[in-house]
Amino acid sequence: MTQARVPLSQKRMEALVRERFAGRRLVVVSNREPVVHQRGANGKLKVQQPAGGLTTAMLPIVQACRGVWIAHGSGNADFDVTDARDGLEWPPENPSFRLRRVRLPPDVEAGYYNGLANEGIWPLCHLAYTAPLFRHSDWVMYREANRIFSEAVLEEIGDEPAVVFSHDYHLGLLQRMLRNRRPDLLMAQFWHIPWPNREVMGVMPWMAELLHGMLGNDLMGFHVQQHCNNFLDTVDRGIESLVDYENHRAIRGRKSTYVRPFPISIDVHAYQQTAAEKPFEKVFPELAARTHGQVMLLGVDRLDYTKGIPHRLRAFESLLEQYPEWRGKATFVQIGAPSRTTIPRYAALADEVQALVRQINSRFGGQERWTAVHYLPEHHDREMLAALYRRADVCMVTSLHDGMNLVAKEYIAAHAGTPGTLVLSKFTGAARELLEACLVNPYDIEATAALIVETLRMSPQQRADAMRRLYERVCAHDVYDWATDVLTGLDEVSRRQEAQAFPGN
Ligand code: ADQ
Repeated sequence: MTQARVPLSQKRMEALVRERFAGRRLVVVSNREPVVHQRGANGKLKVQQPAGGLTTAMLPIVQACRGVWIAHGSGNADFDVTDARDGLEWPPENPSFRLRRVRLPPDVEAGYYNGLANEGIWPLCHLAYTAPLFRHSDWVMYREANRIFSEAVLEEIGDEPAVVFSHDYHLGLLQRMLRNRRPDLLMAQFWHIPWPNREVMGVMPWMAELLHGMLGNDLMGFHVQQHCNNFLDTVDRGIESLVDYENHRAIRGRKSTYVRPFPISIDVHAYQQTAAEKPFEKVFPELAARTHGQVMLLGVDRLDYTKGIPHRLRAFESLLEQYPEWRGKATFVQIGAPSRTTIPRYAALADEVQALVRQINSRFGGQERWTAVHYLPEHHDREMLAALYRRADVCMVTSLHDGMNLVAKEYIAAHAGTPGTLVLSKFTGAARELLEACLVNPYDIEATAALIVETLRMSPQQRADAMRRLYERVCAHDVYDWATDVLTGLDEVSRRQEAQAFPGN
């Protein structure tokens, strides 16, 4: 096996942390933990790395900085392996960061995570036409969960100076709670999902409290400028504050919160290397035999209604219907990591996808050695995903609305400039950067089918050229560049805050 190479961007990020944040502890806070300990029915302990953009993005950073990651301990054996302060050093053979697990009582977890975060804020922020549910009892639990998280952060950092980098819509109140107790902390938060306009956000009954919580940060990051503008506008109209549009900041009391776009990315080298090392035929021998010689279209997602999975399956069905020459020649592989399975809307989606796959396969069945859709609704590790990405002729990302979408970037990284086509929803943050992708409106099923056929008819040279340009774009800004940008932003903001506190200096 090739020795893993440390990318230059990672070295730059580590140097920045050493130069600018020396003497401050780096604390990452998120709901989801990067590793989960589960004990199966046979009593055996298993370690899982959950799917999701946040883990993919933050793990290399917290490792590089030797920081502490504070997250909800959601595994059934999580607290079997922790120390007296509910933490552990990870990975055990060569520790590079501390994982502090937060205990949430079941009723708090249900109201905060399934309830307010995933049945309320998630659909609210995604314009995917699933109505948000707001229950007062969930809001009470959301506040309580944020309080429990804040206690864990304060305990971990003690009296030390620290940088707290928190994540996402689960933790909207944490920063104000920390700010009230430790005004000296340097705090940034990254909001991984879209922030729609103020009319949409105004539906949430506790929007003012949420905004007040988020303005405890020194820096608020979103993927794209439009989400920053929407956020500032929501603050401007939603709570008593001063919004300085020229400097992109909101001022509440004497505190400024700067708002900036930081388009997230992936560990490009890691994906590229894994894809190059593990050929598809070795990783998926059976699937490789069954799809040999066929054009492969691929979808990789958490099973979430915002990702437009039924839309893309219908587009493939329409393709087989309208362009019969592709029957027997094109096959669709859909990978779907089960997600939020106890929420009824997610269970309904899982059923809908299963039924659609069955419908398409029975409608276009009957051909020897060809299955129209291969559906693998399981978690897959990076080796497996990288091998699939490399094999796939077309990757379909058809989100109805998405902050960024990392799958699009992973596909490009794994292909490393070899021919391939990315079909990308214009409603993703990624569409603003990945200009050579084939942009689609996923709601327009027939047009999506026609566009896929058009891309399949492109020459290998055209497909390779487009892919090479996309690859250059993704390489030019990887996840370490993203982290460097956020940390540089935070450093600049801290200097501005100091200058404002001591204007005579
Ligand atoms: P997600 O919606 O979770 O998060 P997305 O960008 O779609 O993130 O990335 C999903 C991640 O999960 C990818 O890294 C992918 O490889 C992985 N994954 C998907 N299916 C999998 C499977 N079956 N097995 C294993 N892994 C799987 C949010 C926002 C996004 C934003 C990210 C990062 O909704 O818009 O891009 O955060 O900020």
